Amino acid sequence: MAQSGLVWSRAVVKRNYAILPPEGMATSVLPEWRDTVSRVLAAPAMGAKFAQYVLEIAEKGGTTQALRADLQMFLYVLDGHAELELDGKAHRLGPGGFAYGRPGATFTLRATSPLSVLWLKKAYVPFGAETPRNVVGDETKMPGETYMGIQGLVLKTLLPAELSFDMAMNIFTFPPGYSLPMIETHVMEHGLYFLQGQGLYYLGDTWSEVKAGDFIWMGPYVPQSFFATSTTPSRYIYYKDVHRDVEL
Ligand code: UGY
Ligand code: MN
Repeated sequence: MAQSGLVWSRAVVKRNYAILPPEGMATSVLPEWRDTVSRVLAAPAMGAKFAQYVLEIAEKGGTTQALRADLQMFLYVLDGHAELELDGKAHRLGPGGFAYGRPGATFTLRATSPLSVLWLKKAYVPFGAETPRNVVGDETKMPGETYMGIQGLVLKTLLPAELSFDMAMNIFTFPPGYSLPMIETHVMEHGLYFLQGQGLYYLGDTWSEVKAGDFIWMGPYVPQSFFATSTTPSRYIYYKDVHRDVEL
């Protein structure tokens, strides 16, 4: 690569939030993944209580692994096609396909074309005797629901709203010029991947420009909001910890 002298970046890493644009995301090797270039988006080293990755998997590459008994996972296909075997059940995933693996699940993912996926792992916080079940779906077939009565602002909730689940994975679609109706402050964390479009994200006390391919980590209580500025709809997928009391 040619030398460019002084460089500049939109990356921001603060105590309780971060914005990571794709061009600065260094690659890692994850030993359990074959023919895969991984980028670690969120990790405890940053302050997050979960791990999130974007994985570029060559055709025929992938993984076979058993999650640790206390770890759950979520996969979302950004691009390409794959075969998934989750606890012995076979599925095919295309763009917008997703899979949630229960704590301790065994899975094989095999790319049947060049494949790009988001992957998230989180320690499961139990409540009661019931544990969550595996979920496989396709968000392109889910209509979503109007958010807070704002016609046109659509939220898709990919995981069941059941107490056995301690996490949510949601997709927001904002038409051009739409925004979140408030500056939120909440105890829950987010790991947000920008799928499409661009806009201004409010984090802490600053509006920053964000666009497709960016990752945002929001720690507990970081003030947050979004305003969509592109001429096409803006979409992002985000993780949220839910359904559990504060740990004391
Ligand atoms: O569910 C949420 O907390 C969501 N409204 N937050 C966000 O999009 N930053
Ligand atoms: Mn929020």
